[in-house]
Amino acid sequence: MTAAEGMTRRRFLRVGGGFAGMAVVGAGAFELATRSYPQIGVLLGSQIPMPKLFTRPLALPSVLTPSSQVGAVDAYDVLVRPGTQELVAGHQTEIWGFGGTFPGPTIKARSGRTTLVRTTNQLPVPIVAHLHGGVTAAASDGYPTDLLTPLGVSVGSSSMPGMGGMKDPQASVAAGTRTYTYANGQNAATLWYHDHRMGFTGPDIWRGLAGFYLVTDEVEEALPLPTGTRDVPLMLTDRSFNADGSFAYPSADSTLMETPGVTVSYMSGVLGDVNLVNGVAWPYMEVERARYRLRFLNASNARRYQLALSPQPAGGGALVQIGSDAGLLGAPIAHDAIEIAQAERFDVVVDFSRYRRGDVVTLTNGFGAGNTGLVMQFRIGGTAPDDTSVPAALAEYQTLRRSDAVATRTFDFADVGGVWKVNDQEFDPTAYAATVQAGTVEVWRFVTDFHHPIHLHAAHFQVLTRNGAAPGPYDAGWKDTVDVLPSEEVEILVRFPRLTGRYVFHCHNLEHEDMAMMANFRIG
Ligand SMILES: [Cu+2]
Repeated sequence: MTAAEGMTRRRFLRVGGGFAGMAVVGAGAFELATRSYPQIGVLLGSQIPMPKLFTRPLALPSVLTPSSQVGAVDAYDVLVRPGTQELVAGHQTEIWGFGGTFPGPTIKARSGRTTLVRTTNQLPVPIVAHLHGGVTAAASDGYPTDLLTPLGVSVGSSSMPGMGGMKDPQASVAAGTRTYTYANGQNAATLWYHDHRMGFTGPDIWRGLAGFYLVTDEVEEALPLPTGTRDVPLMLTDRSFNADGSFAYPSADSTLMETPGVTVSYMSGVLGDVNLVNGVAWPYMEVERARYRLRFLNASNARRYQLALSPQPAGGGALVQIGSDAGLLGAPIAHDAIEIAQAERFDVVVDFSRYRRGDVVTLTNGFGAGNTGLVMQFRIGGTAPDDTSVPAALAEYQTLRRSDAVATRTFDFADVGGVWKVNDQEFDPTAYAATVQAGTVEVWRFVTDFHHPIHLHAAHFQVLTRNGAAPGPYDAGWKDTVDVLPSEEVEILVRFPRLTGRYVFHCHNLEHEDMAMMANFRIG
């Protein structure tokens, strides 16, 4: 397909409309996603009364303890199982969790040391664990058909229940337990792990299958950044609830075993009407008048956030970004607001001493409406000792150039005939959209119809251009996910790691991903 044909089709889609591009802006109101209102998805209303806001404290995920540490290897054991949590006050919700909790326990890793995660599946469905942002050997990357079946269920053929009828002769299916190996040959960064099962990632993550994975290194440790209780991971998700407090989600197949994806009216994405932070609806956090490192992760299926503090401190620039998806920036960037798409991470430092004791500061979402426009609250306490700072130089940062690239490829992410496709193809595990050489740099150009946050496994990249112009204010640093807005053309410079094998890249709107907007690339 030529670029001109692509443009014609996109124009047709935008004129022709259809459910795929609808965005909810309030009860019963729909409009097309646009640059000024780049939310795509359909709001799923809860059947429970909305809880009172900011009445429960923020919870922090537990930090996982290694089961052994031998030489340069840290080994962990994780049981993936159902659990019960009070996500919304007064309601018990069954979740599916790594470690039986939502979020799952935080894994702390160190650059250069190997992490082994021996994972046992006690859920009623298969899972796939993927370390998002990890530079991981293919066998441990969580390829969508590399199922880990429930404990006690025998392994059958390569086309098995639980992956939506997808046939993949290369699938590596494990029964009950699988050990994932993460080499951590990468810089300090806020990564996360989550389910990646073929066709069912959306409902699986919605039920809770996600957690933080924090990599540290000597560079980060030498910086005077906030640590300990002032280094706070914040997993942002939106969810909806049935009247009995259970999760509501419009799966096409409620068994989550045969038919992937959601009912057709939610194909553009599922938006919940309850904002959770670390699994608590609209929490508050008491902070001292000191600097805090806040690691924002948007783990929502379809919701985007334009995060800001309200009120802003005098002088603005409250959110000082120090890191992006895959590591620390070369130099900090002060933002009044941060736009964060699904799967992206923004590592920021906020100096709460810019507020007065007793101030109440709300973290807002400028892309929400009503309650979904509110995320959490910070209650400013007393002055406290604080010897941290944000240095003008953070980590060594090598800017890639177009001249570094050995190839340029174009990938068109679009709804074609009611199916989310990449270059007009539905996901096929046996087909390759690209074969690249380890250690090389390429320009990948993404073209969209509607809003699609695009994620590459294994490879990190830098944003080169947006619509032929300079990258946007939220594009800095090494990234693994790029937020491509409706009808945009974004070029990235990808550096492929010295690994070989089959990896995927895909839209991280989970409903788009489950409904085929994914493709393979091969390194080697
Ligand atoms: Cu998409």
